[in-house]
Amino acid sequence: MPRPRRGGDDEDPKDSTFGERLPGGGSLGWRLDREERHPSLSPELVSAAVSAPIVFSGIQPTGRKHLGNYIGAIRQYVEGQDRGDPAIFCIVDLHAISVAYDPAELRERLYDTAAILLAAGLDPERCIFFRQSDVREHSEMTWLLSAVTSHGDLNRMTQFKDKSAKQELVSAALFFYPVLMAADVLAYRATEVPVGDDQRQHVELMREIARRFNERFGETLVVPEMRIPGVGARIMDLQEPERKMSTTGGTEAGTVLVLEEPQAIRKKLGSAVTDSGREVRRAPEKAGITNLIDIYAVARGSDPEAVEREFEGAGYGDFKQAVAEAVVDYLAPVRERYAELRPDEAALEAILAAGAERARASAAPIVADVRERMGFGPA
Ligand code: AQP
Repeated sequence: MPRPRRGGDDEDPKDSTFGERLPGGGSLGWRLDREERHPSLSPELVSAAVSAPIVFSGIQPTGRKHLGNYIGAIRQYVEGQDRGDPAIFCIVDLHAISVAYDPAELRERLYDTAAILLAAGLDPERCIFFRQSDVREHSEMTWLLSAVTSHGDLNRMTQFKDKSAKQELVSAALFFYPVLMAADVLAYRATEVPVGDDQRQHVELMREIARRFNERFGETLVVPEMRIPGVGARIMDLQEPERKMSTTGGTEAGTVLVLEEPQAIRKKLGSAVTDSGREVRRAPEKAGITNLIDIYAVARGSDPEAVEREFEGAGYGDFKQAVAEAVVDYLAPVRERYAELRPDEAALEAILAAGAERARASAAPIVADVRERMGFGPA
C-alpha cells in the first residue's frame, strides 16, 4: 500500500534548516546509510519503505538534555515529524533502568524530557509521542528478538563496555540495551532512525537482527536506515573536545544544557578549549575550534564553510563570543516554552497517554506477526 511521498531525498536543500551540501553536487542536509537498501524485503514492504519514511527514535529521560542531544537528535525529530508517515518518538524509560536510578526521580525526569521535546517543537498532532513503558509490545519484542541476537555481538558494543566500567552492578539490562533498542524500532517496521553518530553501532546491530530474523522466519521485519545530521552528528565536550558531549561521561564545564541560563552558556563557551593557533577553520588537529564551527553553523542555520569565511581574520575570543550568542539565541525559545509547559503534568500525561494508544495500535499487529512467524499460538 504505497503512501504519498512527503519530501525525502529529493527535497529542496534550501528548505532544510540542516543544510550541508554533499560532495559531487548532492543536496542532502542529512546522510542516509544506503549501502544496502532493504535487501531482504518483500516487494510490498519495499514499496511501503520507499514511499514515505516511517521514522522512529527514542531518547532517555535524563531531564538534563545537552546541546549534543539537541543538535544530534532532537532537531532531527522536529524535522522528521513532517516527513515521517508516521513519525514516532518515545521517551525510553525502560532503557533508563539499565543503570542505577531512583524510581521517583525517573518519573520527574520523564516529565522534564517530555516538556523539553514539546518545547523544541514536537507536535503530538503531527507525530506519535509516548512513553516507552506504556507500550508493552516493546518488552515482548525484546525477548522475541533476543532469539536472533548473538551474545558475541552484544559483547562487542562499545557503549556496553564504556558504561559497564562505571557501574557497581553491571545489569543484564545494560547488556540487553541494544536488543531493546532494536525492538523499539523493528516493532513499528520503521524505515528510518534519526540519531547522533554515537548510535551507529547500535543501529548496525538492529539491522543485523532484522536481517537475521527475516532469514530465519521469512520476510517480516524492515531493515531500517540510520539518519544522522550532515553537521553536528557528534558534538564534542567543550573542555575535552576529543570526547563527545555526554550526560554521564563529560565534564560539567564542557557540557551545555538545553535549559541552561544565558549567563552559564556564555561562561561555558567563553572558556571552551581551543588550540594555540589563530585561524577559525576546521582541521583534525583543531578539535575544539572545529566543534565550535559546527555548533555555530547549526545554531545560525549556516554551514561550516560559510562560518570559516565569516570569521576569516577574527580572533578566537571574538569567535567564541559569537558562538555563545548564537547558542543563547538558539536555545532561549526552548527554555522559555519549557517553563510554560513543565508545570502542567496532567497535560503532559494526557499527551503521552494518547500517544501510547496510537503507538500500541501500530505495534500490536506487527508483534503479532512476529509471534505467529516464530511459532506461538495456534496454527
Ligand atoms: N554529543 C552528541 N552529539 C550528537 N548527538 C548526540 N547524542 C548524544 N550525544 C550526542 C544523541 O542524542 C540522542 C539521545 O541520547 P540519549 O539521551 O538517549 O542518550 P545517549 O545516546 O546515551 O547520549 P547521552 O545523552 O550523552 O548519554 P550518555 O552519557 O549516557 O551516553 C541519541 O540519538 C544520541 O545519538
